[in-house]
Amino acid sequence: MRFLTSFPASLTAVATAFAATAVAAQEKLPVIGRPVDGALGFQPAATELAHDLQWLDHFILYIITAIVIFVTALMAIVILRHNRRANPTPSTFTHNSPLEVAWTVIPIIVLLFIGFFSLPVLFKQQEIPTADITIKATGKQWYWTYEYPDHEFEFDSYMIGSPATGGDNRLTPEVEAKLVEAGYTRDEFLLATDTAVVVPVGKTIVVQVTAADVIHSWTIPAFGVKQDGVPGRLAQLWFKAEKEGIYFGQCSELCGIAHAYMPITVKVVSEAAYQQWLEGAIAEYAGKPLDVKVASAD
Ligand SMILES: [Cu+2]
Repeated sequence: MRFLTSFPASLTAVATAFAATAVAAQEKLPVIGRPVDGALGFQPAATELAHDLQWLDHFILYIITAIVIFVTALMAIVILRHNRRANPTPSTFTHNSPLEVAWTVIPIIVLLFIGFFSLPVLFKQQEIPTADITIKATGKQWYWTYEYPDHEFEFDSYMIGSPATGGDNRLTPEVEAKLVEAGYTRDEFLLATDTAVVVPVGKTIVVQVTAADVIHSWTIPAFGVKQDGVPGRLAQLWFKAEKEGIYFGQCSELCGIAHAYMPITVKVVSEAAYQQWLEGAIAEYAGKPLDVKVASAD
């Protein structure tokens, strides 16, 4: 009973503190993971997984380049040395065993060599470590719901400018004002959401990905993670963010008419800022589970 009477006052206090920290956090958090107009290549890597897969991509690019140069050189030799003018009487053999063995064995060695480096990167992504924090992401037409099961709360995350936030998926002056108010810029339209996934820096985060209606896909390119959310199934991905900042992703499985309007925002913050956010989030979102607990404790 004591808890119930004091609850509204503490809720207001915490909610005010929450709003203040949210604004402060947005002011100092740099936007790191976002697509840039005209840019090529990857977004800056912010996890070990992303470093690994970007390294692997560059590594394979060297091998691909060497193979392209080799095949182009062979074709040039054939075109120049063995055309009808340079070589009027071509040889007529149809088999060359050493050559056939070579062009079978050498590609196998090349593929094994690539596999030797790529499989550990794949396994590192797929072997889910013990989580410091577990988050369940549920894709819905057309937004994401995030649950923090350790703390028994969940919230929805809508694109700023989507119908749920009073827009119609277009960048209007009102939407731009909302973006600025939430600490973003007009360039971050289609990326920024009204509520964000908040995680502490340097902690192992396991995200359970599923969907409620059709298949969606949860991704943060700068973290090197992407996972389909399939209704009725629970898949997992993990990451450990290295730098505080704001990271964006977008639903990556075509899921209906507003597929382009269900982005993902992750804020990586300090441990202290996370704890502060968590208190506010519990107060704001976890009202019902809290009531149930008080009732059962009595
Ligand atoms: Cu989708």
